[in-house]
Amino acid sequence: MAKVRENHRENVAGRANVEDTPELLAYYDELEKFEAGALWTVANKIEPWEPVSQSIPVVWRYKDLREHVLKSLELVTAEKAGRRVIYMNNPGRTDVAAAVGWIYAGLQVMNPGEVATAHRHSASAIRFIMEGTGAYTVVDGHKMTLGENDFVLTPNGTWHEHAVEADGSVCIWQDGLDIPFVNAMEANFFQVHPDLSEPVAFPVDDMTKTWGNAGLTPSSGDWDKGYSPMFKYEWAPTYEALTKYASCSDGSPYDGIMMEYVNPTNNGPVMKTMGASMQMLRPGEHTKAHRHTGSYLYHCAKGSGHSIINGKRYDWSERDIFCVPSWAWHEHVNASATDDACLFCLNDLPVMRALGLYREEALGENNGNQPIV
Ligand code: 1HN
Repeated sequence: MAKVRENHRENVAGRANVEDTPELLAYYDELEKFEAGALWTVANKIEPWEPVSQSIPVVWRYKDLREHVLKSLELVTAEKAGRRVIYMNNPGRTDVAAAVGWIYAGLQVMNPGEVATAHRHSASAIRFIMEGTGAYTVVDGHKMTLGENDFVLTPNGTWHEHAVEADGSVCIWQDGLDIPFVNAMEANFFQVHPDLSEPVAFPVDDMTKTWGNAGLTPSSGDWDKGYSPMFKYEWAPTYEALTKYASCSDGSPYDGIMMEYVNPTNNGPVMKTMGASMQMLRPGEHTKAHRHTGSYLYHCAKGSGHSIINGKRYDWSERDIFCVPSWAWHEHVNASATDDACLFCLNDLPVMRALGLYREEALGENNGNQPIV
C-alpha cells in the first residue's frame, strides 16, 4: 500500500513513471502539431515543490559602476539616449532585463540644468537619490525636491519629469520599476506628454508637507488613488524615526530595526505593486536567517556589512545595491562595532500579499544562522 501511495505521489508531482516508447514519442509529436502537449511530460517544471527563482544573488558595487555611469555623460546626450541609465542585469535572467524577480533597476545620471521629457506609463517607479544636489521630480504637477537618500514615487499613470536645477551638481540616482512585472502581465502603456514638459501646478514639496507629518493627516484631505499621496520620503525624518524606534525596541530578529514606508491614508504600501522599507542594523548586529516569497532589492544607504544569502557571503558598503531572490535564505551583518548601517529596500511584497502568495519561514537549525558554504 505504501508503495502504491508513493507511486501516486510521485506521479502527481510529474515525476512520472511513463517511459518513452516509440508509440508515446509519436503521440507527443502528434500533439505538438496542434499546439498542445501531454502534461505528464512537463508537470515537474510547471509546478515545482517550492519557489524556484531564476534570479541569483548579486552585489552591484558602486565603486565598480560609478565611473561607468559618469562616463555616459561624455558618451551620450540625455536627448539622444532618452535617459542615461546603466541598468542592473541579473545574470540568472535571460528573458527580461531585471535586477531581481520582476523588478527592474538602473543607475541614472544627469547634468545640472538637464530636464527629461515628461511621460507616464502603467509601470510604477521610485527614484532614490545617491549623490548630487538640485535633483527634483515633477509628479502630476507637484514638484518634489530631492536630496541624498530621499526617494520619490512616480506611481502608475502619473505624469513625471525628472530634472536637476542649473545651480545643482551632477546627480546619480537609482531607478526602481515594476516594468518586468507589468510587461509579464501584458498591461504596460507608455505615453510622452503632449507638451513634452509638465507645468508645476502646486507649491514646491506640497505633498510631503501635507501628508508627511507623523501621526497626522489633513482633515480635509481626500485621497483614494491606489498609491501614497506623499510622493517624496525624506532621509532625515526616516533616520530619526529609526533612531527613536531603536532606542526602545529590539525590532525584528531577522531584520533589526526595520520600518516600512507607508501610504499615510491607509498605512498600506506606498504603491500597489511595490513596497519600500528602511532598516537599521545596530553596531555589531547579526540577524537570524529567514526566507520568504517576494523579491528584495537592497541599497546600502549608510555604513557597511555583509549578507549571507543561501549560504554565501556578500559584502556591501555605502551605495552598493544587492538582491535577495524569492525564497532565498538571508541574514544581515553590520560590519561596524560602533556605527549603525542602513539598508533601503524595494520589494514586490504588495503583489505577494494582495494575491495571497506571501509565505515566510525561519531557519530552525544552527541557532537560526546559516552555515557558510
Ligand atoms: C523610466 O520611465 C524611468 O521615468 C526610468 O525615470 C527608467 C527604465 C525603463 C523604462 C522606463 C523614469 C526607466 C523608465
